[in-house]
Amino acid sequence: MTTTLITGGTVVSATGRGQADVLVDGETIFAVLSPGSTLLGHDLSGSVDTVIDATGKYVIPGGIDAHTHMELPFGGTAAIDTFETGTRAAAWGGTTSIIDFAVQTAGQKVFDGLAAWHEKAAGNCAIDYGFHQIVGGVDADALDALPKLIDEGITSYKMFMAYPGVFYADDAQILRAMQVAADTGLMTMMHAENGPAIDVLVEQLLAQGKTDPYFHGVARAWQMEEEATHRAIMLANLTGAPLYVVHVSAKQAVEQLAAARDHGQNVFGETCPQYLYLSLEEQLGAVSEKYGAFEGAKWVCSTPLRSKAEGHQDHMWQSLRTNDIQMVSTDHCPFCMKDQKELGLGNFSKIPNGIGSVEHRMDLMYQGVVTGQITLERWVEITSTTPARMFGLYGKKGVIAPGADADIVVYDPNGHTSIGMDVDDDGNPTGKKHHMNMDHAAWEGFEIDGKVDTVISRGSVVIQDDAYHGRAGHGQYLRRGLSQYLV
Ligand code: DUC
Ligand code: ZN
Ligand code: ZN
Repeated sequence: MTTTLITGGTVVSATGRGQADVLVDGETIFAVLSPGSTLLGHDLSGSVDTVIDATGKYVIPGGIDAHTHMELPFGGTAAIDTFETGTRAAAWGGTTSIIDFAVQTAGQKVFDGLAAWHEKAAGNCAIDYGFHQIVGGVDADALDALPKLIDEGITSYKMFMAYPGVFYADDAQILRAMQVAADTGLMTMMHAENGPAIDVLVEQLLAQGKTDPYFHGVARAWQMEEEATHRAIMLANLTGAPLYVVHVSAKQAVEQLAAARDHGQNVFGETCPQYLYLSLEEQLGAVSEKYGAFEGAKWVCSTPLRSKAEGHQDHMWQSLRTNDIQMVSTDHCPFCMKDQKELGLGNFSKIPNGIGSVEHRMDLMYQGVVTGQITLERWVEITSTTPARMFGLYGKKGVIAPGADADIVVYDPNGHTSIGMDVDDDGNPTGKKHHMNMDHAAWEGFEIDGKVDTVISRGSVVIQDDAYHGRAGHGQYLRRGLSQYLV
């Protein structure tokens, strides 16, 4: 067994920070020691295999991105990151676990869909990975399969109130699934947008010649999100099912979640970096020399980017401070402009929905610490500890404590990260950070006053000295327990 001592750093948890040395034995954390402790001998740094000097740096539990879509077939194409490229990029950014979505489509058996996802991921991941189950067709077979997922380590499933004809579930289907979830403790994850009403607006906008990406945001109005969020909360209330609303972007949807939580309901919300930093006006409405008004296609995702003038982004940061929103995932679903986003030239509704961010979540949220939006402890909580608790991984993941997996990030607050394409259009290096598979960077130009220094996954160094030391196949499948976050 290899032993590693991380010395001199400030260990940060969801509840506090302090100077401590972390001793790793093999794949797990053996001890968290006060500096200078002789409990385990007088010269620990001389007796371990490796010493990592974290002086002046933060030592935090590895990031957990609980919402990714590697290789997701969507919009007539498939998300461009494989489990190999996507988990490698995640590691570069200090994320040491992902929870991806296995997909069952209408007419397909849930366990066939799940088997296909195991096949895509097994042997290919640089970091550990788990699955939620998308139920795209809530039929008798699916309802029967839901409780059995728990034995497979899958304790959460997602339904869509959007995308009629693709993943859409109607209220009757949602009610039936939630009844099963209430009986078994499964977490219901909801894509909360009123899909049928949105489709009418899409049709009307296209008929008026409003075909640019900007109108994706107009069609998917905040009222569509608030209404669906409210309906999902009411169905969860009726059935007693715990509810987790994914990719919350509208301030009005947050208000629905907050009101339900104030009534003691097990209702939770996730947001994503794009809903904190990006907007309808600046990104969906962007115009470039290369793409004209189609530039905005880079940021077509659902739920959509919201209007800055309406104040959604500020409200979302506030919600993270007040715990009206509990955590931040990415909804990583990357598509290239060429051949993929371009499918929607002349018709915004044909642009595959998704943004690639799995590499940048930890940095982008750290910048929120720098700007005073959240505390250092809250950064750890919303990116690692709460995702672990929400989805039944806590103890093994999400914490630096004896017995936990040695998933550890050394983060340098004196470092700097420039995000953007690593080469320019002529192939010249830019010095920017980008390891995802897309041909553009949705976060081009973002500057972070901090830097991922060292990333350790189950005791193995994956990132160090600006180099990747990991390997496809190191990442193991995570069997998850039931949520540890319920009230
Ligand atoms: N939203 C996206 O932006 N992409 C994939 C699916 C989804 O719900
Ligand atoms: Zn969704
Ligand atoms: Zn998603």
